[in-house]
Amino acid sequence: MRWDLFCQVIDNFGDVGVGWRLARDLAARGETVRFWIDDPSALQWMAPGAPPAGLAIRRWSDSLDEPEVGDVVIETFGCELPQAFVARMAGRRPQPPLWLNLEYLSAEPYVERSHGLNSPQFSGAGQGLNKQFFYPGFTARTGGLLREPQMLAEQASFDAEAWLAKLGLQRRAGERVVSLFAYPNPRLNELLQALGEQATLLLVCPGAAQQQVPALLKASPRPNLRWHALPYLSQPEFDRLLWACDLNFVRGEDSFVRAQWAGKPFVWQIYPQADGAHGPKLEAFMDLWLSQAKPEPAGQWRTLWRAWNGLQDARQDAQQDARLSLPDLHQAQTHALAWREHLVSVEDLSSQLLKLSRKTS
Ligand code: TRH
Repeated sequence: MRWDLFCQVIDNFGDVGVGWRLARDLAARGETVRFWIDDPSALQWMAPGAPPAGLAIRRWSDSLDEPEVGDVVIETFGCELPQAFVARMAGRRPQPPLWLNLEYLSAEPYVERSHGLNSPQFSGAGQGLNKQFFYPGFTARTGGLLREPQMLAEQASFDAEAWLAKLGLQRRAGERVVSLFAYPNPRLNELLQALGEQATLLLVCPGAAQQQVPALLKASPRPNLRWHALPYLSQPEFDRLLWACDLNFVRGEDSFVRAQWAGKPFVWQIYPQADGAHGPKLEAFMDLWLSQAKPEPAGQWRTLWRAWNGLQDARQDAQQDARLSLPDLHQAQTHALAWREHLVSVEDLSSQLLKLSRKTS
């Protein structure tokens, strides 16, 4: 089938990260995909080289004069489609395309209620068309998560030490390796203190942290802690970074999901929203993710995640700020693998999209 994926880059890299990962997955499964994007600049490092067969990167503005409309049209994260393109969707014969809005990922209860809901268009260029909401998620009553068919097999044959050596790095005896992909965070110095409590190699992704870490370590040296500034990695190499580490600090949406597929302990810095909506979103995920965990470690992870996200921990009184402390990683490793097993039991997002597209064609 022919797919038109529309992606508008608001800020950071999640919009293009998720959109591109979906486009690549569909093309790898034999579909013909046009990826319409307004700012493709991040693809230079996220997806260097020629796009894979079946996948064409197109400038958003070119869609205004594009005569052909695909069988399936996906707007990612509610990015409003160009009206001219919507008009052609309405005029498409013999039948209009399947029109989907791929929503943001959340574990909140509204997702299961809203997944698959229709939004008939009663006016405007799309009059007569129907748009369907498609919600990714962590449970069977959602659209699932992006998971490339070969990913887990690739990870099973992955050699972490060889990958680190490619970066000129070598793990020292008894040293843990930790990755950090974060938004600016006032608790960073406390994290460095907690990490410095035992031999640690910290791999820092581009962003504010790469400026903050050297300054903080100059002000408060941590003899057990050494760090390395990473370049921007391609998406497959970013996966390998997560696979090579014992603990991953991730953010936003796509890296958050990749950390779960890595099957390693992780800490999620949620995308902060001005209205504070990110708080309940974080709590909803922790409720699901920790539902099978033992109470003690579960409490420790909640406290750490809330502290890293600057959210008050109800168990701590207002005065006493939660000092960042890292729970036992060995126990957390077992939990991470069990959680991944659960996620593998949920049909992946692209497979569900393909089924839906076949059903309506
Ligand atoms: O960049 P982000 O913070 O994106 C955010 C979130 O998506 C958020 O939900 C959205 O509202 C906001 O953008 C607008 O984090 P995220 O989602 O993890 O996206 C980062 C992408 O960059 C992901 O696909 C992984 C990729 N990446 C690489 O490929 N190489 C790298 O070196 C790094 C650091 C990231």
